[in-house]
Amino acid sequence: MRTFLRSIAVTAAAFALAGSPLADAQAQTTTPKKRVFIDQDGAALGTDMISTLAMLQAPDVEVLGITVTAGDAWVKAGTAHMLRMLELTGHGDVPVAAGAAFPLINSREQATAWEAQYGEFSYKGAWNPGRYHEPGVVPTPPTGATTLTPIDLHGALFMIQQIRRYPGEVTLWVGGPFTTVALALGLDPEIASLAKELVLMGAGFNVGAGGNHRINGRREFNWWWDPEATRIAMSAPWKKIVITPVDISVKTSLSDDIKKRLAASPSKAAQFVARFHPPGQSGGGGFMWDEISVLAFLDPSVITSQQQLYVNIDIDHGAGYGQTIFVEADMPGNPPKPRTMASWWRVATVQWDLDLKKFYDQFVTLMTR
Ligand SMILES: [Ca+2]
Repeated sequence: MRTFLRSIAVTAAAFALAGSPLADAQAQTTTPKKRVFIDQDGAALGTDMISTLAMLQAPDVEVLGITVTAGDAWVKAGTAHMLRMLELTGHGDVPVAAGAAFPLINSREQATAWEAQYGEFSYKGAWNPGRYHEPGVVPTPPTGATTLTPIDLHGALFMIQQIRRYPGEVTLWVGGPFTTVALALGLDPEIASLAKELVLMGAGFNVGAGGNHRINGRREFNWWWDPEATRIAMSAPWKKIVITPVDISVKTSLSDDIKKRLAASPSKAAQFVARFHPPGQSGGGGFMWDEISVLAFLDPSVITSQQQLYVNIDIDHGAGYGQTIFVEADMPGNPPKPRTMASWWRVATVQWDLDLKKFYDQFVTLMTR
């Protein structure tokens, strides 16, 4: 909390300078940083931590704060993992708040009943039998126990506070399930229009791999964990939505070559990856799920193919529960006409393909600085 208050005090001092000759000179010589609020789930290793770290390493980004939502790990464990990563990488001054603990409606019991009817899932995050523990337990992670603590504010309230602090300027970047976003929207619906944009990793379209059923990529983990929260978040009036789906995740790999390039750097970020992700180990299929979303946000030219689509999620509690649903934004024709859709559908930019060399090179540059 002390760190958080200090950051507010620094901002207040900056406001006090506004209008002075010094401030005017600074404004002419510095480009304003992109303001980002991060909402992420918190597996101790892999894409959750590495993508968050990549965003923190970006020189032109100011991370206003991080909230951790249950998904890959329960929220208490995930928050501890996040704080430990920040502690080890020199980003311990970034405020972290614990967010939503459970999906709005979905549950481990409900998912088990669904599996009995329609087939077992290959990945269930914190519900995975092989690593299951009670939600209130925080096992010592492979990265070690943290000495840092989260701020004394719920993640949903922290998200609202930070989006309202800079109206129209904050990119809400979501790398996990939407539960905390849905809670925040329930408390303060105006944050959707007050944010600059929503940028997220989630959803699956035509991919033949990477989904919870592996061959069915439309059942992507982040969205499947909490379909109702996804419906709420994806129906809100954001000015812009950018989606990094499973379809593009599966084109990437945190390869041994990348790990070796990072291991050769003394930077704390590179050493965090090198130390806890040794060559030969590949969690999450080795795909760089959330990292693509961060790198494409930092430099959109990483993306070589994208499309405007209406995107949402199936919340019928049948065989399609948690699957991505989507419709082309335009009706066919010359010229194409915008399609008429119900009000809960929003158009999103969906990324299909990327410049792999540029992506990997920029990733290594970020992590080794
Ligand atoms: Ca994630």
